[in-house]
Amino acid sequence: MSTEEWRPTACNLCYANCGVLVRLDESGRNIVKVRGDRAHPGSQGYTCNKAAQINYYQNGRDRLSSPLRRRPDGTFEAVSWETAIVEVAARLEGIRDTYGGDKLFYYGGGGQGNHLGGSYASSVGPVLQASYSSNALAQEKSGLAWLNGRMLRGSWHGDFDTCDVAIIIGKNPWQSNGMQRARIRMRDIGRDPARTLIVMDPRRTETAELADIHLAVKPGRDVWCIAAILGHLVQTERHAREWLAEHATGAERVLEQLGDVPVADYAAFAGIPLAQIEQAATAIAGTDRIAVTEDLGIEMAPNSTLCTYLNILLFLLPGAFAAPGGTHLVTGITGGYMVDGDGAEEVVDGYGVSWQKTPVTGARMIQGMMPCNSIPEEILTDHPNRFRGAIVESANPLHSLADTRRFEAALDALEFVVVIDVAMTETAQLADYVLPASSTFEKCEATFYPQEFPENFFHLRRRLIDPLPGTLPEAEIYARLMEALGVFEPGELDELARAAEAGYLVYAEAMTEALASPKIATHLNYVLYRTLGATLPDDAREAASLWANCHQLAATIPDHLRAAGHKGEGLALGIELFEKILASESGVVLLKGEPGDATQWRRPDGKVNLLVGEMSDELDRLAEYRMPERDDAFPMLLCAGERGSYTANTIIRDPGWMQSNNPDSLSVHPADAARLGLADAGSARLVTKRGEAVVQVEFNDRMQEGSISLPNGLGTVYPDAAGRPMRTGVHLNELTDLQDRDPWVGTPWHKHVRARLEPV
Ligand SMILES: Nc1nc2c(c(=O)[nH]1)N[C@H]1C(S)=C(S)[C@@H](COP(=O)(O)OP(=O)(O)OC[C@H]3O[C@@H](n4cnc5c(=O)[nH]c(N)nc54)[C@H](O)[C@@H]3O)O[C@H]1N2
Ligand SMILES: Nc1nc2c(c(=O)[nH]1)N[C@H]1C(S)=C(S)[C@@H](COP(=O)(O)OP(=O)(O)OC[C@H]3O[C@@H](n4cnc5c(=O)[nH]c(N)nc54)[C@H](O)[C@@H]3O)O[C@H]1N2
Ligand code: SF4
Ligand SMILES: [Mo]
Repeated sequence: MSTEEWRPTACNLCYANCGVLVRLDESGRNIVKVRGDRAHPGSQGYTCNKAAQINYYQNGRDRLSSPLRRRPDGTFEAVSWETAIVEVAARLEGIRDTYGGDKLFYYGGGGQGNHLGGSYASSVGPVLQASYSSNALAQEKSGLAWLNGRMLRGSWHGDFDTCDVAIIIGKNPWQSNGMQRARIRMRDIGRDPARTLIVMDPRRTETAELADIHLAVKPGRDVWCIAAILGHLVQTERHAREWLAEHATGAERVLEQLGDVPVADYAAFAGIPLAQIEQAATAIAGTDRIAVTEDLGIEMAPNSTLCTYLNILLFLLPGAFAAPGGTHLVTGITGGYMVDGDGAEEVVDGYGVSWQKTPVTGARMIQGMMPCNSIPEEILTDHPNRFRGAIVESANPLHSLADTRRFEAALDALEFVVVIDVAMTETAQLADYVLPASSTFEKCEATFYPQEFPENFFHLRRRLIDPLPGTLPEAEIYARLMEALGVFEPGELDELARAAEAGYLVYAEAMTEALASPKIATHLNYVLYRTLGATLPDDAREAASLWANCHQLAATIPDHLRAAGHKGEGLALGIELFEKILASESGVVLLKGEPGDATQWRRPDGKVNLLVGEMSDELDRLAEYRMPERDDAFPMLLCAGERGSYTANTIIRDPGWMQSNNPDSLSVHPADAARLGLADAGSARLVTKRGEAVVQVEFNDRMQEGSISLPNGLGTVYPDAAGRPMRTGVHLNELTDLQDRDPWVGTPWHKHVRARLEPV
């Protein structure tokens, strides 16, 4: 393998999944050079500093290279794949047959950039009758998904390239990206005198520094700030009345409520000067080219669901929805994204009256996912419906979910846990079996996240590096589990396999017929993998499940595919898309929409809906100025998990990748430090009601007084050069409490953790 060759792949460290070109060393196993790939339709050559560090992920010292089985004394022993698969399948069947498959849950399914592997889990779930699942989205985006389903029936994306007004709420794209080319987009809007960047963040972030209007709200009080802006807009009669009359239902009550908002009082409670409220209202009154985005700063804080509701109104009330340069519903490779399916919830008079519930506590499940904070409560009980086993894949919930000790007790209480991961994670340490996956770069992979409009893209990454010996791609792991579970008879899929060898059209026709069988339809991705996958190039085998996605898109939005240059109709169109995805090394433009086209109006009446009864009631209660109760023993607010230049969830575990920051650094405002007698770079004890940690104080005048902040993704245990386990940084969720969560959808308040600081 030439060290001169630049090969295309993507950075897997955040959901932008920027296209990169990499060079390997002579061994073919180390990624030694990384640069942005200009041919990538989304990132267009952009990367942040982190892309250069992906080899720390690829070649971590704690990569797993053999299936592991727990011995009675608690240690692990290596076992063969044959043994592991047979025994794991038997244990899972045992739980199903003893307690019922609904006592097994599945957690994970893909991190920031590996979603192909998890697509194959969908074939195994039905065999086990495992009906409950969850993943990290259910601890951040549930409120958003719930309201998207009720109001729009789709997930939205602001056009930050051509908007007049950009509104960024509780997000710092400068550090967290979370959209394509974030720094460029933020800088362009900030610099352009004709465009207005509005940033709502208590902290003076790098993004806030670029803003025309920085709404430095008091932590957790965003809802009063936005209600004041919307109140001012409505009270000065500058909302889009005609647009709402034509395109919206249920606007009356909210307009009436906003008409009554005591704007000055709400602004004062939020800590925002009235002049700024007026300035922001005027900015959104003057245009329908408004792009909005929100993230953890409000999704993991008190009032999060109401805040998301008001954020949606920020683009609906000025009529910026589906307008050129405004905010749009997106379609990606899986069709819709973050949409509650039809019938998931029945809505009467704006109230959701029925929803899927968790089996023990009856918590509301959004998009079929259990709220993460509920999981321990669904296990640590003697309720007959409690969970008994779990499959965890591409996730590290012991580290990432609130209240680690409760979660650890919950994992302990389960009879059986299997973890599928690339590294020896905190969660894997507690498993009964650990199955080693090939890394993102050792198989064909993709992200399902891209949310661009009007053009959206898809990037299939071919295998770049041979699988680490002893590892398997998830597609193969799930396929072997299927076979151990004996779902299909030997030879049962031979006809489809032969059709696959005869070419795509023959296969498509054979598959159309085969789908009449519920068994094939239920286990479709497995069938695709074992039949079509076997005919794909070796470095693209795991792409087989995309066949179904391509045909689904061809059947539902053929015009949008053709507008993006894909040709044909029916099966031919699906085949063309699949072939183009396989052939494109740097990604393809998947589809092209038009502002305002039919994909934007997904509710049955073709309108957007503003009446969400639960949120209307919450809006009324704003006048009570309720905030979570404060305890004088914990006078400060800890932001438990700030994104920075050297954080990437727990995808990179080797602390050696950090080139600048001190992982223990707690950002403290100098005035707070002076008051508490803390020195810059000195130590302090950080105490919450759930735990404590010794941290290093770092003066930071970007903070609001009374607020402190720690980086996310740290506190992992990693072997030092001599193989001894070493922990670096603070494990935040040893400090967080399961009960601090949103009352509607259960998302944790990690941005709002009551704490105190003591000198040591
Ligand atoms: N570098 C890096 N990038 C990442 C990740 C990573 O680990 N590292 N992780 C990725 C993931 S999984 C996610 S979900 C995203 C998250 O991306 P972001 O949400 O942008 O990340 P955070 O730094 O957690 O929080 C954003 C901001 O919320 C602000 N904030 C705190 N409290 C409040 C409040 O009460 N109101 C408001 N309005 N703001 C508040 C903080 O000051 C902070 O600037 O990042 C992704 N990108
Ligand atoms: N206190 C606090 N807690 C938080 C947050 C916070 O801000 N504060 N942020 C939260 C957020 S927004 C998120 S998204 C979560 C993220 O938390 P998790 O969803 O638990 O996931 P990650 O830390 O991203 O880790 C992904 C896992 O996938 C593994 N992995 C990587 N590549 C592959 C692969 O190809 N195959 C397999 N099988 N495994 C692979 C990695 O080794 C790692 O164990 O953390 C949340 N937890
Ligand atoms: S961390 Fe995110 S923004 Fe940075 S290069 Fe990787 S994918 Fe792109
Ligand atoms: Mo996240």
